[in-house]
Amino acid sequence: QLEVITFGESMGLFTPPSDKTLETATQYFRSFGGAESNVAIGLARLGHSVGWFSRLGHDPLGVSIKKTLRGENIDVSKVKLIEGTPTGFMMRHIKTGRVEVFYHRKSSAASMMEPVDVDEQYIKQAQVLHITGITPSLSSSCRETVFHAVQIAKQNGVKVCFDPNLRLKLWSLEEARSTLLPLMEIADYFLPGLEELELLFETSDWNMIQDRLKNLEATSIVKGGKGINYVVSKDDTSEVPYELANKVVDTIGAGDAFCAGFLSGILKGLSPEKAVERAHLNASVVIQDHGDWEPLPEAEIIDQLLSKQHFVER
Ligand code: KDG
Repeated sequence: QLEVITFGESMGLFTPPSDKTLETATQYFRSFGGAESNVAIGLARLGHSVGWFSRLGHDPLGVSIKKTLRGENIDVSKVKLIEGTPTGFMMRHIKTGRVEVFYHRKSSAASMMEPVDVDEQYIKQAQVLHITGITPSLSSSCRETVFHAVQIAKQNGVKVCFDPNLRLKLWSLEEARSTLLPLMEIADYFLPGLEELELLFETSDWNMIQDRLKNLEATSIVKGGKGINYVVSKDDTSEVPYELANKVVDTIGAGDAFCAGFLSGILKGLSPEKAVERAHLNASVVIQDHGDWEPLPEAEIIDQLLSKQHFVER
């Protein structure tokens, strides 16, 4: 029995040393990334049972991603290692103060996922299916796979958590809208950022945005930035304030950490507002260090932060 199942593409991640760019570096650090596997790691570290599946190439990157996720206590029994199609990868650096990502994921193993990769029995036994808007952007078969998995979840009372994760390097805003808005309609938990909503709804009027969210079945958790997150349900919007971090090293992966913290709170039976506090703390730990998932905290760190306990160093 797994509490959460998620799936999507995980890729190798190559970054140069911090004083170099991808052009000037001659050696790269190698890790991996993937929004859904980041969420899976986050949940597993918080003590939850999680399954992640995908297609990976049967190559060193694919094998290492699978092994690392297994080492993080994630069920990878449904992962397929495919001969002859590569594991995708991305390269990332900071150039003139801006993060730039270069994807090498066209025709990757994961982009060839198909509805047959979704095991109905596997999804059925979970409490939550977590999906992101990255997967349907990868190919039409990935898009079908997402809708197929969501349909199985809906038919079996499995809650659907949906992070739109808008990636305009992967598809146009029009294409994204035509897929992400229908997914938003069927989700139980919808976790967009405010900027994503402004793009998806073509308005920056917060009242109009809230009206659209209030018409949804979902409880929407809006990452507002600037010290406030919002929980929008059918008849109410609540504001959940937070303290802005005074140390920010790397914000990539923050949304995934937020999502893991939120789902963890919900699985523990907390209200959405209380779950958002955990979500924020989880994200705040991740942004203070390098790596998309490496700094994700264990449950005891979040409990210490929540109870404002003093950390005994030695
Ligand atoms: O949310 C972080 C992810 O964006 C990163 O790990 C890589 O999944 C990724 C993507 O497709 O950009």
